[in-house]
Amino acid sequence: DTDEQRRQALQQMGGAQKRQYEAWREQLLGSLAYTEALIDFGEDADDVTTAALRHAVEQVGDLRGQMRRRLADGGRGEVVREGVRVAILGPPNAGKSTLLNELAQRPAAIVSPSAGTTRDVVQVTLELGGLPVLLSDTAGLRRDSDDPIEMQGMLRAASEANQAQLELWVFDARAPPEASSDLDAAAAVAMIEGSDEALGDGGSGGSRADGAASVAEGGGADRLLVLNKVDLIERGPEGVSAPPTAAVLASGLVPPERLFALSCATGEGVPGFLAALGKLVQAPQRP
Ligand SMILES: Nc1nc2c(ncn2[C@@H]2O[C@H](COP(=O)(O)OP(=O)(O)OP(=O)(O)O)[C@@H](O)[C@H]2O)c(=O)[nH]1
Ligand SMILES: [Mg+2]
Repeated sequence: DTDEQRRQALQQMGGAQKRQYEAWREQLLGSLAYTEALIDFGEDADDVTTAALRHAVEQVGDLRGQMRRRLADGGRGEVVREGVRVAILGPPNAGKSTLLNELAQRPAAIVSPSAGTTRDVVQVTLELGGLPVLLSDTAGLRRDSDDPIEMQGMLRAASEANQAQLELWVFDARAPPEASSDLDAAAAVAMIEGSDEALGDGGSGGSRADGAASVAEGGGADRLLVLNKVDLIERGPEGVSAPPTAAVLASGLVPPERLFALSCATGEGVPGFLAALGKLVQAPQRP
């Protein structure tokens, strides 16, 4: 690599990593200078220079061990630096912003009974399972919008989904997803009619082609499905009804351990969901 490339790469790194790599570089250069000097004056090698050479060799061996361990930690350093990116996605009015506020334990996002409340991406950072999490609330995805601002919001939602390691899909338990396209932000955005106009606003900077490409690259993120508002599910005469999760499980859209039924209003099911989420962000798996 050129010096310029190295400088740029270091610039993009967080402080801790940068210090680590710079320290390695210094040590390597030191050992190299030492070894070169020893070679130059090799003729009059004595016990001192032999011991010094052994020291340099040991130091390089030790560095190699450190680098191996660093490479073997599977990019955890990256996650520790930037936080796990989690995007909250789903149809309007499902309770996405309510869930964000619940997780953040503060009213970070506006909540209202009218569909289409959130347009901009609202982000909070929190700690889950001991790791920093960058949680993004997004505009509700729907196919029949004719509001250019709402459409712009949906494009931002899809772009957020694209960058997330974990997609947190939230649905009203009374209207669960039915097809895999219901859990696909890029597909939802591709359906938006007249998304040219929405894109033309310059928010995501560019032509329809750019926008479509940037959302089409997505996929591959881990996915969780939350059925919210279970408090509104009609209970049968004996107080029981088919669990809202049954239909979704039957459709095989997500495996059982990725499906949660809860109510942000009553708190029912929230602790279990939080515990599972904490575990998942520690070990996000790409399917
Ligand atoms: N009964 C009940 N109402 C809820 C629950 N969670 C959220 N709500 C209500 O549902 C409405 C919509 O909530 P929001 O959090 O704004 O929904 P959203 O998904 O962010 O909606 P958009 O921003 O429009 O996409 C609000 O009136 C909330 O108070 C719940 O568990 N039970
Ligand atoms: Mg919202």
